[in-house]
Amino acid sequence: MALESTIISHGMPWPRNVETALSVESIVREQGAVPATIAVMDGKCRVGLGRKEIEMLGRADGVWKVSLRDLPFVLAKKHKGATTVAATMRIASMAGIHVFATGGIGGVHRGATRTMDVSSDLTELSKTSMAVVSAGIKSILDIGLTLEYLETLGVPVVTIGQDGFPSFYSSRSGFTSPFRMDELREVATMMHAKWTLGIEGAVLVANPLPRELEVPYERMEVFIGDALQAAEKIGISGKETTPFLLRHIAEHTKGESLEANIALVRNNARVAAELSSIYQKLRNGQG
Ligand code: PSU
Ligand code: MN
Repeated sequence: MALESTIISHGMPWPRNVETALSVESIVREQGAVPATIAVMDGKCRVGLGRKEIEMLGRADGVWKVSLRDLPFVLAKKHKGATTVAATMRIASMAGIHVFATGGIGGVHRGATRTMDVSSDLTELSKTSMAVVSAGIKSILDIGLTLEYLETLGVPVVTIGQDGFPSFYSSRSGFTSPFRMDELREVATMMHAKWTLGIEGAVLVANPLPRELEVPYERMEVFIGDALQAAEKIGISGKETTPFLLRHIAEHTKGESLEANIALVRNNARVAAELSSIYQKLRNGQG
């Protein structure tokens, strides 16, 4: 089961990033699956990292944020790179992995009609056959446009156990999920149906954070609004946008959002590990 590394290097502050990455790997093992945190090092794509390597990704300065377009450059230069959802999916797929847990995916940024800032996570979701378990999409993005774009790309979006699509820190977003399933067995059956038909691309699984752990949507909107304003004022653009917004939110919520972020990553890893076992059995004809 795959895990990304941008969340370690660019998504959370040290030392909580490293603690979280290591605890997530234990959760996956406890569920009987094998965790593979993915990154780029010494000119190679790495599938599965040791403790020292995870610590390096969490502490070192100058770790590249590697999305699909950055991958060949960072390999050629032998830079250290933390992979985004897009790059992680591609590398995991090469290693024969079909399930991947992350926090939140990238999407269509607010104001994208002007900036054309649309994450290559979305195009990768249309190409690479992988179940991606996330807690939905942060409203630093335009959630409505992101769901529209996923529809255009033919990516099924299914939310576990509720009708509404979640917004990362919160179980609500104001948008209805295109699909809802209450059992992971159904999700595994959907993955199998899609891929045996030869339809390439991901199944995006939204796993809402339980109510008792969430930061209410309305409360988060204030912090997100402030972060977007700050980015606009300083003139942040391109690949710096997402890391800047994440950092701004984490600092200004004084840790409240960080706790929710850690809880949801752990929650996603558990569900993804379970899904991975169910899917494997189904594929081997034992389901
Ligand atoms: N959204 C989050 N947390 C994250 C990211 C996105 O809520 O950590 C990271 C993921 O690695 C994702 C990347 O793939 O940011 C998207 O970056 P961009 O918008 O530059 O494509
Ligand atoms: Mn972008």
